[in-house]
Amino acid sequence: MKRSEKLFAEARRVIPGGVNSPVRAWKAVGGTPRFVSRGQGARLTDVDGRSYVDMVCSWGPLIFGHAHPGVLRAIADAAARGVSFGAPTPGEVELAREIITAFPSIDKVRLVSSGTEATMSAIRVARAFTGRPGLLKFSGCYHGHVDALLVRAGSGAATFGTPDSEGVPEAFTALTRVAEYNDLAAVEAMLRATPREIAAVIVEPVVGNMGVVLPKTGFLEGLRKLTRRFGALLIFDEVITGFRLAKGGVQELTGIAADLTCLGKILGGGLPVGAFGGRTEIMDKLSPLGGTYQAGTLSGNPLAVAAGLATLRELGPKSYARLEALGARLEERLRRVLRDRRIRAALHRAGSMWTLFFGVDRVRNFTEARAADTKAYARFFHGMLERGFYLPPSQFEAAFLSLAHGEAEVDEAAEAAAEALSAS
Ligand code: KE4
Repeated sequence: MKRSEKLFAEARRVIPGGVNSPVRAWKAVGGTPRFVSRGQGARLTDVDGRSYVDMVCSWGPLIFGHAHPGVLRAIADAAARGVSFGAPTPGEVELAREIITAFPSIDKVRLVSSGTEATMSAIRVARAFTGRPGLLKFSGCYHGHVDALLVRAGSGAATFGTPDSEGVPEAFTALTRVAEYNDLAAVEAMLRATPREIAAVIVEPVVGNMGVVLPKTGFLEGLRKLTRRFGALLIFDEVITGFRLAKGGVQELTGIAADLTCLGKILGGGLPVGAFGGRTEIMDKLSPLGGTYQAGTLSGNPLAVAAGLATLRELGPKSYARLEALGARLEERLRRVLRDRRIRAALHRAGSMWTLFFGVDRVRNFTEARAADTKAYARFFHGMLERGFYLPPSQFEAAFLSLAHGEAEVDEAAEAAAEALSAS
């Protein structure tokens, strides 16, 4: 691990914390982050030549694994025609159509370059459409580093947001309320208390950012009913779940139609793409039609669009059946390991995204997630790394399988977990 150590020391001199996104610094698990030299299929190789089965998959985008030939070809073909024009291109129309076909709740969609831009813009257009200032989010859900959403988890029922980041003035979060995930009563109470205040409720319909946490039966349906009753828009942040849990994300699985949907990650096939979309009456509030400004130099970038199109066009019902089979196989084997070793842990899974929470029996919200034994997770992370498996370097992130993973990787991961858990 010499070269990673050297590179990390060098990186810290020129990049804050040595990384371009905080979670990559491995602060939550300790140790030196591995600098990656290449990815191929289900595997990553670091600069010291060590290779790992990748269970992070770039935090979700790589549903086909690394360097998928079809995606690479699409990028190369697009690049040969020029990399950016700042003008409309046919590919953007095709990608918009793919999104609209997958998400019937979306009539029109705008492409941006990150999930953060997608949620930030969706919030702005929701405020424009409703003429209301307030927001409601759930603690433990992450929607990108939008000032108004960097709010501290409140205690108990819906509370007023206080900034959860330096540099965010109180005024920027004063309009944001925070409730516990799965707490429908808190949402109803808050909406009743300020019936004409809330422009939107934004939620990860299946959470990835506490680690994987599932909605309780009736939670999402309840949000749909309550937002409709009180005239607030329901924003599903499907940046992770879109094209991951089904082609049409959680909306396809539940039949619930969000008013606005935020997308990203898989949509770009690993290149920078985000998107937000919804009914025409909402989306037509956007400039140049309406008065809600939103823009981006590289929005709809031809290479990112080509990578996204190659990815989405390859995804079909068989893909999701395969991802579910792999996820179920991993879950079954990990549960056996936990049982045999009498380890207290909560294994949460939705399709091909999963999390092992240590020291707890179940996690329904962020308060319960934070009770997990993060030191045990850190030991597990390093135990798996030593055995050639690259997991998310944080208890509060989702691990992923891709279509490049097979039964062999799943079975070996379970064996490695059995050894790592026996050793720790
Ligand atoms: P980006 O701006 O990072 O593209 O997307 C923000 C975002 C929005 N919504 C959800 C549900 C998300 O999960 C994210 C970003 N996810 C994190 C990992 N959970 C990205 C990894 C990182 O921050 O480095």
